[in-house]
Amino acid sequence: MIKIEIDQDWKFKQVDKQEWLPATVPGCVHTDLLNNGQIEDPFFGANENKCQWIEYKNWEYRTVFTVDAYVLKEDEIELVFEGLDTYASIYLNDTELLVTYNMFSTWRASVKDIIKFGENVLHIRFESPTNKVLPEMAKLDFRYHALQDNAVEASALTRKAPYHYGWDWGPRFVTSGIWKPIILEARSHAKTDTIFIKQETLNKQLAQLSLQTEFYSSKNTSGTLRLIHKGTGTVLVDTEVEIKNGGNTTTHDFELADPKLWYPNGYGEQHLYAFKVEWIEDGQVVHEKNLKIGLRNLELRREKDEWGESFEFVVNGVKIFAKGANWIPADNFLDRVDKRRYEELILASKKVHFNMLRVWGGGIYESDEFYELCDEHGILVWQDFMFACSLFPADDGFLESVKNEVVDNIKRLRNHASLALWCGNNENEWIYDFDGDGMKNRFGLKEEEIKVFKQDYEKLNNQLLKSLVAEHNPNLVYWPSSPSSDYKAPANDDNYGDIHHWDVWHMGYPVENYKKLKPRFISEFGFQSMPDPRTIDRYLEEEQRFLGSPAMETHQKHHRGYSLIKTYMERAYPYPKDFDGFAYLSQVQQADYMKYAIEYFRSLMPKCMGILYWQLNDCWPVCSWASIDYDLRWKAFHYYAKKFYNPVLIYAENKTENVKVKLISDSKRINNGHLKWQLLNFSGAVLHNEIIPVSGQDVNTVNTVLELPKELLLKNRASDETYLLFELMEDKKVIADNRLFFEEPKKLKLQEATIDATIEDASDVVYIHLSASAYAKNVFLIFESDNGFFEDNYFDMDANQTVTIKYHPENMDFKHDIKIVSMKDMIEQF
Ligand code: BMA
Repeated sequence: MIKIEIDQDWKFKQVDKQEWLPATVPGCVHTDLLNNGQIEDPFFGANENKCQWIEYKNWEYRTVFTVDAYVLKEDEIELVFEGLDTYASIYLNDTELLVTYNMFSTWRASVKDIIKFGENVLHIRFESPTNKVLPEMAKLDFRYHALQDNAVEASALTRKAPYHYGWDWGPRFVTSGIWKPIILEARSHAKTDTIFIKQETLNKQLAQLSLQTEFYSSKNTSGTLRLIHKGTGTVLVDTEVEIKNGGNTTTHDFELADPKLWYPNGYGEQHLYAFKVEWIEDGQVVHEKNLKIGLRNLELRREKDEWGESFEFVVNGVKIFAKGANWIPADNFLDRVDKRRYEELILASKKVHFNMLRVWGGGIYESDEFYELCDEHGILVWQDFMFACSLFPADDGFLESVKNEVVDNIKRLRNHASLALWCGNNENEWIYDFDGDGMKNRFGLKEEEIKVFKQDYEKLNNQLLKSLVAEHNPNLVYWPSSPSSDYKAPANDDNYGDIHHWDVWHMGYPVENYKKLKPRFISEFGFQSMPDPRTIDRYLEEEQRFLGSPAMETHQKHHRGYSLIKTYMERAYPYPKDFDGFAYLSQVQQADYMKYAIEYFRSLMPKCMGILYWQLNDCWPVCSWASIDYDLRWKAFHYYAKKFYNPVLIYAENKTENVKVKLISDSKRINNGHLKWQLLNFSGAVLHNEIIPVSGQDVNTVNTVLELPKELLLKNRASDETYLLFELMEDKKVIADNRLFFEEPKKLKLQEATIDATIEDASDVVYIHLSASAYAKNVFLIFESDNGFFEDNYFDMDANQTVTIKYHPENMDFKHDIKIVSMKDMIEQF
């Protein structure tokens, strides 16, 4: 098959203007305008506001491409549009090919009769996604609420990434454009449209699999279908196939002896079988596809128990405690998300012991590269369908469009070992509360409206989406919504399914509220913080470096965002000394609160078997719930994740009478460990030191190992400068550690600590040896002139102890201009 990407010589213009400007395809109108100097950087300052006109214009893209005789002689010639955003009319040599209306679908057009030798003109006209639906909306009897859409709620009727319309962490940039490649395909033979390697049964001895192939041909033909295991060269399927004119589906069983299994991160290897599928006609391989397949038994186990019903992922018979976060699109302008960006975010997830990401329903079905990386690194994917915080219609046209989108994406993604679950939507069941009074009370809807919305919800989610998963990906579970109890209880129930918790943060409730929960699986909860100071500086002019400046306001999308950060901060933290102090403390606060919640949720195992915090990443530089900011800098929160998601966790709880210490293990068994606990003060005195043996702790268990009476610990000692340090050692190595303070940070008598640093260059890394004259809280390091990566940061230092941090410089010959601060330097105590 001949495949030619049409990505050259594109030009674009506003439909009602004259001048054509160079365009990048794939891309979008916003980045094209930016590259041509037509708009200022939309992410800088308050420029977002200046870019809102773009969504109300129509745009056109045009290229001239040359076709040679060898292409024209083929029987079938098609143009394949892998992604058009969104309302596009496509013309080839002035003949209309297609009118498209779904960003998530692949569109194809046969062009055999239109395409010609030499120059061909491809012209795509995009209608304003907002103007397109406004007249339709005006005709409706109902208002489709789209809670996060910050303008006219056109998003509910448009199959386009919901977050483009604004979110409480994202700007509003309603893009248009060719966001995925356009391919010219030519062939005179059948083609394998989709290939699914379905796992029928799998055990240690044998994998029974089937190769399911959908062919398309424009004539009756025959050929050989061959499946080759590339690692060994073994031919697993080699069979003659008769193909009829039109669509064909074939299934061929095959087996693999002694299969190597795929495991999530932390539970074993991520073995992937590299397969090649060949289609051979007249002795020639005319079409081939390469696939990497991981073999695993994956189950969402839901069994009745003393609380309700379990909710746990089981892979190859092993119960997995799901640890991870929610994933949002990695940029507002999707053409900027390249493999490196995906890789950095997924490696950063793996480094801090994630085994799951939730591709949240307000973004996109991610690119193949994303899922390939998840396969490689053992990150299971909880995959939402792209519906979030909104009501949706369910007329025939809408459902047909959704059906095409969903079938395209299920077929594209179902081969991935990482894909763990399909979920109907984000929060629609919970927010709209169809069976309760939510609709009436919160949205003031009338009975007949509620009836229609409920019916529509049923049609879209519990009929259409559910049946499409059953038909096209029967090995995976369809979960109705996040959160949901699968109708065994109202959504967001502690005893069934998954929950989201937002009373802490949105409602301003104290963090202690987390401890009122006993979820089975918590798939959203979070706390905002500022990005890294260097990331902030990228979107600010110096004179806008204050809360309340237009730039700072633009880069906070939650209407009470800064005020909530400040309110919580006043409760427990000292006053920040300035803007940088505020940014720093906001990160420490976020990290502390998330640590508090996550350690507690882990202690609820086995009732609770999963934690996905909100949110891993950002789509632009902003104050948000993310643990990694837009410039891929780790916040304190992400550094903390390395410890609170460590397979073994020392969980110390400060109770009224005592300090209760539990050891929590998920994927790791502790055979022969020793728990060292010390009572220290800020000046470095060791007030108590003890080591106790801990051994034989099984996986997925929580054991109380110490109960230390506070009366003894704090007798004649100041609670504001004394703390506990716990270290778990195995084979002389510290495999987990934690600290417990008796007072909130604002009450601590932090001392001025002098931190000495020696910097040692190694071949491609730098070691920083640090020692502090007194206890130093949340030590933060940066090199002023290098933008590399610290393996640890925002860490605590005990007095007179040496800590070594590994640093990966951006440039090896950088100036060693290290800047070291700790909490004491960032606050004002008065
Ligand atoms: C959750 C998400 C998003 C939102 C986040 C923070 O419910 O589903 O809608 O960004 O809350 O408010």
